[in-house]
Amino acid sequence: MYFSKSFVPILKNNPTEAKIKSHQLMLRVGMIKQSSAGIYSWLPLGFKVMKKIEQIVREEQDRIGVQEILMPTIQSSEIWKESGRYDDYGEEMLRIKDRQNREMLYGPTNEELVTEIFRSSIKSYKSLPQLLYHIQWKFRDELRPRFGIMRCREFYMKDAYSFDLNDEEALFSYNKFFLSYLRTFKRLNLSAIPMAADTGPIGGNLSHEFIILADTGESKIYTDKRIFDVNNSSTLLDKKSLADLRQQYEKFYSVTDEKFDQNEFEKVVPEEFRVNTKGIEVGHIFYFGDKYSKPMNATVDFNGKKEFVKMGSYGIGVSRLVGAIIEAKYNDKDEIMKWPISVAPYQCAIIPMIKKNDTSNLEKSNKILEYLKSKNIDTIIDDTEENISAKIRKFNLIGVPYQLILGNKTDGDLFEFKEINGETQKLNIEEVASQILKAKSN
Ligand code: 5CA
Repeated sequence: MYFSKSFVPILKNNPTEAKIKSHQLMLRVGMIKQSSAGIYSWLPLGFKVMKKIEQIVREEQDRIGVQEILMPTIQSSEIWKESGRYDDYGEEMLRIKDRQNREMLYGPTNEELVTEIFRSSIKSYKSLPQLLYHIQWKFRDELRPRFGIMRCREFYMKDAYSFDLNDEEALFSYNKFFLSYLRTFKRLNLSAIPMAADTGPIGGNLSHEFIILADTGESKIYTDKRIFDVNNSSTLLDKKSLADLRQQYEKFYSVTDEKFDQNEFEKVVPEEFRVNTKGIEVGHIFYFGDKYSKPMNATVDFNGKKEFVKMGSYGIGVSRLVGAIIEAKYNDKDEIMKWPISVAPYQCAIIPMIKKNDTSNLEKSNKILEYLKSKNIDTIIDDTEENISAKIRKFNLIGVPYQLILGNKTDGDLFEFKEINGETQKLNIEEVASQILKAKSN
């Protein structure tokens, strides 16, 4: 990709309407463009990051055996009347009438629709568990959309749903998602901690929010420092290992403010381990038993008896994660964003000095690009006529983690290569590729 042909509308200054770093940066480097309050278009840079996040989320769902489906954004009100949530959901639900005057809505979540899909096809307990997910736009008419795509009205979410015969099996499903979330956030280079949380309009009595620490977060959290050291590298998927894993986290006090109790916090967390800070909720999992299956009559046959299936739901804020990663990775001191290599909009920028009537650096850049592409390294060439330092500033601003510079000093097959906040090295192209590939595999 040539920068001169890319659609990356960079602003000269930070937009004044943005209050937090992620919102500022996303507008500044042209990742998103507001279309109306709390509704955004995703421009190429932002869209690339979001798609990479989505793919990691997808791979980690597939890995625990969840099956991908795609449900529509527009739903009929009928199923919401069955569950009783049509009235309960209130003004956050965007209600629409079609030309037949039928009441429709833009889905804020999908418990009802997926239950309807399940009950019309699955009849026997022998088909359980059923684990289904989709990645789809949601709409919630938030009273105060703010912080760009962090709290918006239209957002992109991965939501999964589990159907089991009884509580024991349902908790097994819940714990699979618990592990899968730890793995997903790790691959995104985030340290997300599970916290006991309130269930709100989704319902149920067991729920964990996955939260990353950030001063600009909207969730107040109270936790025990030692929870950050829990070893979560387990690859075992059996019931006991998964229950043990969750237990390892749950032995530490870690809650959001709705569940906070000052006395208990002081009683169970020694002073030196107490953390009282703010965070961003990037995922939320729920167990709610037969809350939907009962009113919607979703049953399976178990030895001649009809049993209401036990359900859970599991969300990840895919679009919110783009902003959350910026909040977590932006270095305030050096004022530099460095995207984790797994989701960087480009992994490497080739920055040639372009002289009038001399195409040699551009030709070299094309060859390097072909080589890096063959190694699956997502690369862009800055073919504009700006001077080198302006180009470097631009990629520093965007946060492209690796930069390869072809200036006057380029001698033979050695290039100036640096990690965004690192020292310049002189390397040949094989060494460049192997450094980037090494970072990718970590
Ligand atoms: N049905 C359940 C689980 S699938 C559910 O909807 N859960 S949720 O309400 O907690 O949302 C899941 C995730 O979506 C949240 O953890 C958050 O990361 C993201 N999210 C929720 N509301 C918004 C919003 N207004 N803007 C951006 N992301 C949001």
